[in-house]
Amino acid sequence: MIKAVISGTGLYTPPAYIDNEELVEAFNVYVQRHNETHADEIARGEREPLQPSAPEFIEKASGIKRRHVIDREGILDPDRLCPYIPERSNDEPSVQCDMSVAAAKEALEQAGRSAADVDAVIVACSNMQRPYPAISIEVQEALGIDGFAYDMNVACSSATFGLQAAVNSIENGSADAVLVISPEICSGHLNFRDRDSHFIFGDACTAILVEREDRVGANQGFDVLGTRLKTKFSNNIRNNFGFLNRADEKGVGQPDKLFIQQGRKVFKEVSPMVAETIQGHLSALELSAEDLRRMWLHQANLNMNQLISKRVLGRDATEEEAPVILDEYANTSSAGSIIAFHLHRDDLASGDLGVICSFGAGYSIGSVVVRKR
Ligand code: CO8
Repeated sequence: MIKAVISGTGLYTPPAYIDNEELVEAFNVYVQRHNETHADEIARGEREPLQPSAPEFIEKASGIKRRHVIDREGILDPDRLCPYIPERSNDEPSVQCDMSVAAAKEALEQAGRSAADVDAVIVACSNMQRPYPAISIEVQEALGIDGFAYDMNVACSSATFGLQAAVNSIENGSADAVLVISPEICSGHLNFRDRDSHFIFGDACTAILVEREDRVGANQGFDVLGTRLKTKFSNNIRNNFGFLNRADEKGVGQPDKLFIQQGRKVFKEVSPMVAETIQGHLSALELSAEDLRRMWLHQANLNMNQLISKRVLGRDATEEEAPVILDEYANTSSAGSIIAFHLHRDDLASGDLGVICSFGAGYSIGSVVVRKR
């Protein structure tokens, strides 16, 4: 059977970032103004006052210290609390296309390839800035790729589900080289007025080049030993934004048209599912947790990752075994585990095993077991 190899990865990080202190300062000004505006209703007990946020809580509850964003100014304006990302004309590349091209070029360069070597582009991420034409086809055009492209969305698991689609294309012979790109602009769909979640997400874009094994040098890249996907319906992470919103005015502008979650429930329910998925996947490949040199886990919450890696290994994982990038990037949805893989793999030796594992809304879990060539 034709095998698939990850031959290169790329990362685009928006230069601007916001630390917890700055984010909280803007949020708390908004809270103070809101409470002043509604002081009479609050005094009459007709309305609950909004509570301030705190940088110490954010770091302790999540492990996040800062996040990169496309636009700082709009998010930090207490009257706006939303990024300002101007619309572009139809003749200009979209923001997601620009991010994708930057990440894809790095992945191609790392693999020693050019766009002429690629036949397919999958843009896999949580939010597309428009339904059509597909962002992936725009990226295909921008890079000059002769082949096919499509968009897909499985929330935080988009990149690993995209990886499985790419591996399938390689194995069944419909493509020789596939780019899987995850341009996540999470700040565009985060409710910066919601104390429970205003700190969770950041923006970034990753790209992965997957190729037929026989095209890749003997010591280059990572063999994909297997992929395993799992979904189970849950209402605990929702985003009800969609094309039918305009058909019922009652819902327009409501908080459920942005990211909304029951974070505690997600933490409790998803962590064991992820550990079981990784363990089941390893044993199906006749491997065990002791064989793993590294776990590149989805980057949503530090405590969650420590719990998952402890369940998988039967002991606490070292930082080397389960690297953390969410302190700097926050949750970048599907890009998170790929950023960890991109930044933390150069020290592995030939034959070392690792697992890339994403998890999130749906619920959805994607596990990809790889071996350094
Ligand atoms: N500042 C100060 N205090 C706060 C704050 C705040 N900002 N927020 C809450 N508190 C208080 C609460 O009021 C509560 O107080 P009390 O105990 O008095 O009631 C206390 O802190 C504890 O609150 P929580 O129980 O909510 O806090 P947790 O310790 O559970 O931490 C987390 C909250 C960090 C959200 C945590 O539950 C978590 O990370 N859970 C996992 C979440 C997760 O993995 N989600 C995946 C989502 S990603 C995904 O799949 C969607 C992708 C789509 C991307 C879309 C882009 C926008």
